[in-house]
Amino acid sequence: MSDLENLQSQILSQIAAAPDEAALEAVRVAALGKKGAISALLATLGKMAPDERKTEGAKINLAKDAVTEALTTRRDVLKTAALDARLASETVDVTLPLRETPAEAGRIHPLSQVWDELTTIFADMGFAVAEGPDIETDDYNFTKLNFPVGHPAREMHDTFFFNPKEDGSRLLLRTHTSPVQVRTMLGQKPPIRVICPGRTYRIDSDATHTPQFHQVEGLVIDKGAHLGHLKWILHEFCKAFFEVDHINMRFRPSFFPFTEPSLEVDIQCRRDKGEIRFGEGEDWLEILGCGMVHPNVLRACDIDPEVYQGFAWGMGIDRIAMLKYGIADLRQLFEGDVRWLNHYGFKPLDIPSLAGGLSS
Ligand code: 2NL
Repeated sequence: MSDLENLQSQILSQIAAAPDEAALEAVRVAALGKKGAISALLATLGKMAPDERKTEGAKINLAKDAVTEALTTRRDVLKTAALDARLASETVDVTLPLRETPAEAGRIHPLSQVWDELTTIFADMGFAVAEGPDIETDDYNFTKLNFPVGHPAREMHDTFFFNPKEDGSRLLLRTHTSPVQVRTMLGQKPPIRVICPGRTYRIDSDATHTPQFHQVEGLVIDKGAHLGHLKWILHEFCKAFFEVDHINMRFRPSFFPFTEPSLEVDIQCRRDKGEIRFGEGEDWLEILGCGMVHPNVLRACDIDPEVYQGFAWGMGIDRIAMLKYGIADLRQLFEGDVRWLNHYGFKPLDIPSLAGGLSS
């Protein structure tokens, strides 16, 4: 075998043995690169006699063509093998469940859920949502709401007071959301239809009371507003909130300084084996207080009781959240236990709507 034939077969077997494209490229450079073995042979042609150049040139070029073709073929084989290996190692199981993103893994607290449900129901009836400061004046929290100075009803509220100012007045943490309605009446002309959800505070702490709790109050002021309207609103609210078609309600006489007459509202329910069902049964459960706004309150808020009248109601958000979602101990609502929240919480993208279901 001639040297050229030897060289060619040596390169061809290197090509055949190259395990990957990088190794193949090294073989190509060693053969056909600037300093490659075949390139070196081609460079010798210049020094040959014309006849010799013709025959040798043809042989070297044939060898070069054979090597080039072998390189191309081997490169295709290696490329296909590399792709097959990648496809085999990067398989995706499309049947695997999706991993929850952090936004999806979080949970909405039952109190926030109920807050959203309440506002959705009342917004659908045409109510605006009003909010106000947690720190209030004695005037807005009590005096304008017909709690006379020195009246024992003030003591019933177990108020958190701030230290008195130099003029003797003292700020307080609002004991109910009513001051927000006072601000609304002072700030806009009737007709008024608002609900006021918010944080409220009283010095009280046991199994059924926390010092900070939540209320939602509603207020309607208009020329012809009457108790019939109030009963309809509360009845529709209870059906929507407890997600039942029928609900029986009972209105009992009561007392609040800011309403006259005042009523307390119970809904009928059945309790068995630790479960409550609404709209049936023999038990009654108190859920809210309400009444016609006292003329003294209207006057204190610059509304003429000879022209306008109104009704209002208030309920504890914590209490109705516990009733609806079967939470046994009020204090669980405030513990911030992630395991508890995983069980009782709601998915963040399940936004309550009357059409789509409040708590589905
Ligand atoms: C209850 C009872 C109630 C009101 C709140 C109210 C507000 C204004 C005027 C008149 Cl500005 N009334 N709010 C009326 C009746 C009852 O709450 O048991 N809440 C937990």
